[in-house]
Amino acid sequence: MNKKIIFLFLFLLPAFNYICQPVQTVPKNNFVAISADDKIENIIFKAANVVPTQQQYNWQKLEFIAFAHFGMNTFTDREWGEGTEDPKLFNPSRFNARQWTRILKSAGVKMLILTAKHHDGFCLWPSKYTEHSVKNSPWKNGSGDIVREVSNACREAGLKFGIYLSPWDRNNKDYGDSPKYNEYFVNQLKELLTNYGEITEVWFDGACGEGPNGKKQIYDWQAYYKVVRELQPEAVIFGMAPDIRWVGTESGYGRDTEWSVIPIGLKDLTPQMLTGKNPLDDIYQPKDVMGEDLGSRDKIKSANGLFWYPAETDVSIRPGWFYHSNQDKEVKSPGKLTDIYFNSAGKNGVLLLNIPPDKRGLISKYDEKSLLGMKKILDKTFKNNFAALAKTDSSTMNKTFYSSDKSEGQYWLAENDSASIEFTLPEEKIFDAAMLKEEIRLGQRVEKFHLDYWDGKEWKNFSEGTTIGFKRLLRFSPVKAKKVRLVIQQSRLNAAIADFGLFKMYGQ
Ligand code: FUL
Repeated sequence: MNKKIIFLFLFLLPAFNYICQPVQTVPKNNFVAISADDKIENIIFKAANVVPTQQQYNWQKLEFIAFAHFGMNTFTDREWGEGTEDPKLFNPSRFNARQWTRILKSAGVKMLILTAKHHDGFCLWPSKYTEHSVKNSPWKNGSGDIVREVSNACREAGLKFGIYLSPWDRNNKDYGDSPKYNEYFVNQLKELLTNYGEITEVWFDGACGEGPNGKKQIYDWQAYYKVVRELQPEAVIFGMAPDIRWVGTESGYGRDTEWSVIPIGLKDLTPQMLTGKNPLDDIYQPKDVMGEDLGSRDKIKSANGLFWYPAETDVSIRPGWFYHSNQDKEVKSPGKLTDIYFNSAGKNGVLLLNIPPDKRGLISKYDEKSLLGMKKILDKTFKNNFAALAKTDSSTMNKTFYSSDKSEGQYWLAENDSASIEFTLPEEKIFDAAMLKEEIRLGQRVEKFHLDYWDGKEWKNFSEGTTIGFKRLLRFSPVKAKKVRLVIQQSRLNAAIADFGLFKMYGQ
């Protein structure tokens, strides 16, 4: 029989006074070494206690962020430039970064990442290390700086700001001449990380084409990380770095089973290697993480180390990453964007949605309409959480309190690694969506769960899943019920559930 889950959730149970006590029983870190004599139970216990760094946690909480692919390709109608384009082609007629941030802010976006330099090497800021930049364009007679205007507009609107800087550079003549080009890249990074205020995410694409000299460029990732850590210690690095991983597809649909704790996959990893302020930086070898199963028991049992490596799910609102007027009619609909949100932010990932400004330097009306349409569906759907006022079978409550930040530190801690909790709603409701969250600052633990409703005679299953992580959203055929239960069938350690919700999808 399932044991009862223990409840700790302030907004559900405002009458309770929590006893503050630390629950940490093992040192918590965003990595752990596994030794050859660790038994499988030890490995699972270790996996369940790997947690995000503060930077990774802050990033995860953003949930929905935006990309702006804007640059030379916007004007040449291409996706990948050659690097030989004339800077004079870059000339937005009505560029206005405040228009971007106004739309993004009202769509619920929390950060904007700008393509400061794409593969063609054209720089949106007047870098002093190249002539291939806005300074040689007719825009503002060469005195403009897109990175400056966008970063200022973000700060003004209360959005975080991030930069995409492509290591692959088809313009630079030293590309392929590894040490020389690495120096150039580091210099550009330094410009971007010192002159534009706080940078929250640095996006490193792994693309690596052949240089003009036919040579292959060897990127010095460790040197790049060092610059970021020194100049922007609060930033996370995406992609070819140990902070944030690419989900593995550009469709916007993450995995049904999405583990944030996965093997580091290094040969001969010893605890002694994990030292210093950012220990993973020195040992991490960038690679694509695209497999279907990244962190199941089967995957972690033979690992020599595990780390917290959460997924970012990038997708474009249009077929291309850059703006092309012939794609105006192919902008994803509000319904499609909502589905993407459920399958990215709702599958333990952060949704990175690309909205490419047009030749005028503005977000087009087509993209704006879809974005705001999606926002309306999400707002109206999540406004009423039928479970928020539910009574729960909380007799076995363990009054444990974890975070110093009381507003978001409450959770229900299961007594065991299988458990169930019943919710009695104030009245019968019809719902077709559910939301679950784990308190990931304790680790990601749940491996299998299902949801049942009471039909007056017996429990009937209406939805199920494997991992939960930071957030899991589920959609199912409408259910009419007053009593619902969450059954945790398998967990790596006592589940710590930070939120639960039942909703009716707007417009369906
Ligand atoms: C890829 C690039 O090649 C695309 O052009 C785009 O920038 C995408 C987000 O990343 O690797």
